[in-house]
Amino acid sequence: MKKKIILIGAGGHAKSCIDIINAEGKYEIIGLVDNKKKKGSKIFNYKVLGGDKILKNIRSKVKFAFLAVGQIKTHELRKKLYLKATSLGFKFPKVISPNSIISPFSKIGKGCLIAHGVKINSDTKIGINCIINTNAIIEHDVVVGDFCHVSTSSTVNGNVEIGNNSFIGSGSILKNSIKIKNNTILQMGSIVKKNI
Ligand code: JB2
Repeated sequence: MKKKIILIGAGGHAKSCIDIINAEGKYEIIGLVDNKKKKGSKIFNYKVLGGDKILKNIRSKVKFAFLAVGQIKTHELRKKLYLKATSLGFKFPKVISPNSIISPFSKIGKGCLIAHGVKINSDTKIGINCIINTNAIIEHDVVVGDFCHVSTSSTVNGNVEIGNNSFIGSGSILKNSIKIKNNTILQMGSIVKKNI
């Protein structure tokens, strides 16, 4: 039987999350919470149930939550919402597209979204609540910190380390073995050959 899940955020990224959660088939989405969208408005068949203040009531019926707000540049909203929901007792599962290729020798933290077409190679570790977006490639022995967004079609080569809260813009290429500090923001199309 599918487990019930609530999505936090009802914008563009929520549409991607819905698609991947449904493709994975483990969770039944019972609705979305969004502070700015009208209660009763819909994404596909899924209703906005209200703002964040209703999370407390929802928790009595639903154990799982997922961050469906995206992360362009700052991770702060996602972290704030994660801390609020965990303080209410929600659990954050990882969601992995069946159309991705994930090494069984890799580790993926709770709350991560692994989107369609992603490839994650052997002995790589992804922290909690990361977005590894459509068609990103993460090679062997990579470490990605918590609350990172590796955006669409980026290539992270072997042994790279990406610090917490970082944003790797769409189509970026990171040379093997480089280190990226916490809170780094790389614009789309960045080619990085040295430590940052
Ligand atoms: O405090 C909040 C809050 N603040 C903004 N609580 C809740 N529950 N929701 C909040 N939001 C909502 O996040 C906004 O009202 C809005 O509905 C949603 C953000 O939607 P938007 O479409 O602006 O961005 P996104 O974060 O879903 O997607 C961005 O990031 C993705 C990774 C986009 O730029 C996408 O193109 C990108 N793929």
